[in-house]
Amino acid sequence: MIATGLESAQSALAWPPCPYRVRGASPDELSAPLPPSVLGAVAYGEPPCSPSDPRRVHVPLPLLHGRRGGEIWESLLPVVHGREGIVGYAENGTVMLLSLSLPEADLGNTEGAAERLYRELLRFTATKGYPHLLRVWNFLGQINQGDGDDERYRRFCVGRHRALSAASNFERRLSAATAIGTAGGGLSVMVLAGRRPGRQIENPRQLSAYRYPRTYGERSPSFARATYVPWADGSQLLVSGTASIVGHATAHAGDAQAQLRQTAANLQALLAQPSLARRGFLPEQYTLYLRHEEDLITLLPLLDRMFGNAPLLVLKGDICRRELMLEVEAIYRLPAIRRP
Ligand code: 3EB
Repeated sequence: MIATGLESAQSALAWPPCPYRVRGASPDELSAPLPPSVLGAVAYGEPPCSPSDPRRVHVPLPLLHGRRGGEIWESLLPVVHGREGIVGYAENGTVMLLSLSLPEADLGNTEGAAERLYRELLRFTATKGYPHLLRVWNFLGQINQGDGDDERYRRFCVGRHRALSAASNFERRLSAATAIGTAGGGLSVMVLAGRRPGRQIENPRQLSAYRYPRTYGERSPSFARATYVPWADGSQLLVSGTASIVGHATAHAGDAQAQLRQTAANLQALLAQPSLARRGFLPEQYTLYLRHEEDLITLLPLLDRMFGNAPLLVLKGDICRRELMLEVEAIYRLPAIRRP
């Protein structure tokens, strides 16, 4: 057999096994010193009184339902971590988990702050050799404050777009994301970045967010509906915050139950598209962001039916359109390949 250049290029492009595991962690575990193998420790709710460590991420959203106080990202490869300026990071040779934060005092000009943060994100990840964003979580204080094009979320979208659109072909490089409002202030962004790119997935039932029409703001939201990551030991599908949006329009404004049904249908539509349907993705975990805590009681029976046994976390947070009561993000995985 003749070894072609293409074959060797393909083997050089093969993905390694997934080099991390994400698991729920108790508040006690989260406040203890972090072992060297940890890539990140995400704590929900009140700020934990724990020693400073660049791998810690505090997500100031109250936990409404679910077993955990937060999550530990455990690396299966040796970890290097550090802090540089507004960036805290940890890397293991395959992925980097990083967080960047700006305090409320720096958000007088939300759009400028978002641009600065995203420019720093791109510069930092490129410099460290992890230039491909796989998953982004944005937490913005008072996300719905301000009216029309002055709303904080829309200003954030303008600044994010300005930073990301500086790259050529930027829309093809957008990753899955979540953008949620917090009760406090500031902008905090957590990112999973890779040495190589994932594949962008869109939702056949929804217009790509980066093509939303002008009605939703001066610049469209820069994210993909999902990122597909073909790890050698089972692919992962990292699905963006998904809401009750059909095409580009909000469906069932203000009605949490109807929005949850529409959201579940949207997640189904994403998974049922021909490029993914036959692969048999199984849910690994769901996170529901809920605007009004009072809605949880009526949603719980629906959640049981829709999401079954997969771990579910419910966090209280604001959604980027005022008429949206909730948003659901998910991770799906292909079961590991069984060899004969
Ligand atoms: C939407 O589909 C709902 O601006 O990064 C979901 C996920 C939403 C991410 C973002 C916004 C973002 O438009 C909102």
